[in-house]
Amino acid sequence: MNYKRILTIQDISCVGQCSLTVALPILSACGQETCILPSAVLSTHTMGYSFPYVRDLTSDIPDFQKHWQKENILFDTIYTGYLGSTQQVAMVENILETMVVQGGKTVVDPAMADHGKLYPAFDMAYVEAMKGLVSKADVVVPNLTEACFLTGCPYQECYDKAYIMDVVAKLHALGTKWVVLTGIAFEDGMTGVLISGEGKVDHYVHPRIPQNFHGTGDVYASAFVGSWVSGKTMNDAARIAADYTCKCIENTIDDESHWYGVKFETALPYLIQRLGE
Ligand code: PXL
Repeated sequence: MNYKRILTIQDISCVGQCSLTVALPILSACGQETCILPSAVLSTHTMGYSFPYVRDLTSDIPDFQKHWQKENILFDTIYTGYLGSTQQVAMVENILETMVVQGGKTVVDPAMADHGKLYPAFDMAYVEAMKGLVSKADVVVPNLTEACFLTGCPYQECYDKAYIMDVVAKLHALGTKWVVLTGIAFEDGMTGVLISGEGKVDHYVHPRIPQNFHGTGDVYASAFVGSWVSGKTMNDAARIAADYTCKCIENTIDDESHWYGVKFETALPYLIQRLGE
């Protein structure tokens, strides 16, 4: 059995089914030890509610790290998501570079934008800092909006393969070995994930459920990391995470009152079953 120690660094949105409240249960369900470093604590996430109460933990991060160093604590995998501030990104970059075992894996979900726009808490200085973090990662898991902010490519809702491959090449040029680009398809009614690395490209295409839900990027990235760390290939992990995310959306779509996230808990048995195949 592959039993690894993962550190995931992202915020705690107390209400709203995203970031750590999603990553921790999904990674645990994948059978992996999951350590956390909260980047900030927010009363809710920042999409659809009024702006939340925020406790930014940037100034605490070096002391958490110092204690881990004193105890010789290292991690097999570090997976980062939504971070608390621009200044924090450099601190997280240092953790990524110094707190992973030799041969360990690092995954960055830039978690800063969607549908052509940055999330309310972020600006271009944050984007610049995020480029540095992505350059240190083995794998980056952006959506197209994030990929465009990271590469300077203009964001397009309608695109062709040449445009997408240009974005992917520019992401690799930042320094990351693997690109797992979500939300990509070249036909109407479909979506998918494009995986690029080691000179190969794989594209998993599946029907698009015509409704957007908040937090699905976090669900996807967490299921991807959990599956990959559990021993699935990069391509299989990307497919399992896509199918699991679709199940989460299917299990939520009929409930109009559940607009703030997906009922990812109800599909965990499906994820566990796929990991057992
Ligand atoms: O799902 C990404 C995310 C995570 N954390 C917080 C957010 C968002 C997206 O808006 O607001 C606080």
